[in-house]
Amino acid sequence: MEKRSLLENHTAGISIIAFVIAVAISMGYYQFLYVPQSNQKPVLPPQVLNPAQTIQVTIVPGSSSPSQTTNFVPKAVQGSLGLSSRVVWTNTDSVPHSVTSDNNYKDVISGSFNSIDHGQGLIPPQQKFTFVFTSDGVYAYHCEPHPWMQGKVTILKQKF
Ligand SMILES: [Cu+2]
Repeated sequence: MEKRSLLENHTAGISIIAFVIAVAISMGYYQFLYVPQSNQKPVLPPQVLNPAQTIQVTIVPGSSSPSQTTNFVPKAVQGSLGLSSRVVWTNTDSVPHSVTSDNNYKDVISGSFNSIDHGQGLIPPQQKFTFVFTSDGVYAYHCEPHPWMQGKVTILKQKF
């Protein structure tokens, strides 16, 4: 009887050790291989990361009024990737606004195309929001508190 339980204990002990080793290996894999690889950002040309030119968009006074037709001015802008793919929105209105992607677009480098996700909440009066687009495309956006405020950024493809 005693002998048998000793054998059972022994088997249980080996199972526990095997389990601990398996957990350690999978944690090591996750921490040192999986996470660093999935966090790796693509290598992009320097001009894509830091384009020479900036496109300016103004959020004009009175933008929070649904009856006012002008809010993001100009409403649609176009830039070239790696040349003029940085956009700066300046809020010249007296109330806060946002620049929020219509489809939750996330840029691989610049992150969420939503001014709310970049630390300051809504863009306060007289403040700016800057976003660098690192891939070509059409990016529709709106203002979160005033969804009738709508704009569009088109970034054209460039060869490098
Ligand atoms: Cu607004």
